[in-house]
Amino acid sequence: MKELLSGNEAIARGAYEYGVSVAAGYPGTPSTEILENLSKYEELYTEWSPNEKVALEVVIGASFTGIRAMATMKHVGLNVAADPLMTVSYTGTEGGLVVVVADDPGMHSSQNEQDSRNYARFAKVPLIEPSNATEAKEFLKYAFEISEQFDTPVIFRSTTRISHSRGVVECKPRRFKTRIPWFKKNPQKYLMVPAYARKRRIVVEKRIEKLTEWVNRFPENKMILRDTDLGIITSSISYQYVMEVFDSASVLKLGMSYPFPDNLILQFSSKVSNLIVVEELDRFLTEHVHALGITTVGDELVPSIGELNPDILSNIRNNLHLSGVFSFSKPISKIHGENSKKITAFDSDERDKDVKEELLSDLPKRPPVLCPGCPHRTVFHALQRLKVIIMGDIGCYSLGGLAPLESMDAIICMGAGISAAMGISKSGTEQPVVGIVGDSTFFHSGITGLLDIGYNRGNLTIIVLDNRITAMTGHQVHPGTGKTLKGETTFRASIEKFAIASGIERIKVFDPYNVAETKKIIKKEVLDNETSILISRRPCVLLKDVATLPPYTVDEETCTACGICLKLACPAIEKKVHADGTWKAYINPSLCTGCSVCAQVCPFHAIHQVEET
Ligand SMILES: Cc1ncc(C[n+]2csc(CCOP(=O)(O)OP(=O)(O)O)c2C)c(N)n1
Repeated sequence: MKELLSGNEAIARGAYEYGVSVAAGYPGTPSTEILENLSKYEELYTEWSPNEKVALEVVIGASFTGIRAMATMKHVGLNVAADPLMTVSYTGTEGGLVVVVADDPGMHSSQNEQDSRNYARFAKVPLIEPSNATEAKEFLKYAFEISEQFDTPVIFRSTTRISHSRGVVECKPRRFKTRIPWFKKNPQKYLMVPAYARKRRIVVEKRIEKLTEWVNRFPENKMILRDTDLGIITSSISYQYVMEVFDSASVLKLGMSYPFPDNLILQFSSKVSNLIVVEELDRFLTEHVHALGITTVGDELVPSIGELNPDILSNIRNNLHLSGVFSFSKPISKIHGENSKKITAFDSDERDKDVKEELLSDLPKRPPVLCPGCPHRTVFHALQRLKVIIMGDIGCYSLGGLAPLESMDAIICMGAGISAAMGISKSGTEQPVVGIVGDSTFFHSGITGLLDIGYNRGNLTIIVLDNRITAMTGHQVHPGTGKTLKGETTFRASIEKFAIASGIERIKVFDPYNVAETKKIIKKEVLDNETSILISRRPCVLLKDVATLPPYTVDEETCTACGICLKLACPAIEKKVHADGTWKAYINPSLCTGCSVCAQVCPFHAIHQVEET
């Protein structure tokens, strides 16, 4: 059925037809109506999130379960969501993940003017640019397919004119077979600690290489060959103005403008005598065309501030004639020597080799581990046996994702431990979900995720590892410590009160040095069908005013070498190998802080505190 839809309505329709299951956004002109329209389809999960960062993290979590997901925002919103965007580029997705961003050239209703195309290059992800409402709907099909084919988020860029202009759109039924959401654990892909992120960095580069080749064949990157005296490279709404004003020139229209389709650009430029790039805002395409060694004409005539319109383009056309720069008989566009063949020769195999060599070096491996006496340890020990999805975050506790604790399935960016977990819970999977953040991370950007859970009724468990300090970066104070940078006493913000204010009433606080209690609370809350926030509270053992207790020791007679204490990954616990090859656990007294956790987990009661003399 044909309907007259605005660009935003068309994007919503496209998302529906092409299989989106979860969508989240934050309002802002010119993007707002996309989510408003999408929310009318009852079978989809849609939400207004507290901000764009949370929205993107929610859909990232959802896409990890294999379903299609989409975030919507205006251009300034992408600044807010930049942190997850930059890292989801590394993790990639499972189900298609599309980030719709609507720019506002001319600042009709914005505090600044930004060209979001730069984010595609910045994050090394593909960029799709429709030029009208019809394309706005149809291009979503490509966006989701490219996302899944190349395992990448895709930026889908609109502008005020596209979002708010109407066009005839053919609406069809939703033909997409809805998938069953299921999170498959794959820490090498989703757990972005440095060791894994370095490997994914190479994957990102290889992906962009593949896309750079593929984009030349993208069906919506089209050459429209007419008069070859003048060729115009363009995309987005500028394409419409070009077609109106330059009725006989040849046109290269880019529906996918990043990565740049180099071969197509070179091919097109060789077919025309003069080349001009017509683009709104930044010289995103122009600079790349120059980098290819291609000369263009009339760059100075295309304004880089505000919107283009047919009048500006008529002016450009007339100026090209009047200034004599533009002559239909004189070829100005030419390709310079070597540059024209290949612009960058990124040898990813070499880079790969370097990383492998680094990993295989002869030095004894000393993987990072939680400190002896770290209060975070028992929480991971408790989570180890539960069959749950654990969305982690960044802090000392990220180490809980590595062997032998291995109790974290994903790390994206600060705050995502909460909101990506919310996205998993909203995907519809039956797997229980836990989100983990530290106290500093909670105050940094966990609060907005918590608000989302309370407001949009998430069903999951959040654990805040409250060690009363920003430990990982070197013990900086934060709003929950009651101290300022200058050491003055100040108001101490309360995690519990934030939880209550966010609409989460089930709050449990426990001491992680009490292993039995920690295990009991975590197990019950994780498996219960209620949303709760658990606060594991004990100051970092390295804080100046935390006294260390007498160390623990192993009674070799009682130790059965079962290895359970070793699984705590405490650097103070070692294997003491005897001459006959047998071994017993051994606690290094100079490292032990006397936390007692190993003594509590030893099933044979072989670990005791050293008597103080
Ligand atoms: C946006 C951003 N800012 C800063 C950092 C650096 N950083 C990583 S984790 C972290 C805070 C960790 O503190 P907390 O959450 O309390 O965990 P802890 O290390 O104490 O276990 C900081 C500041 C970052 N990764 N991202």
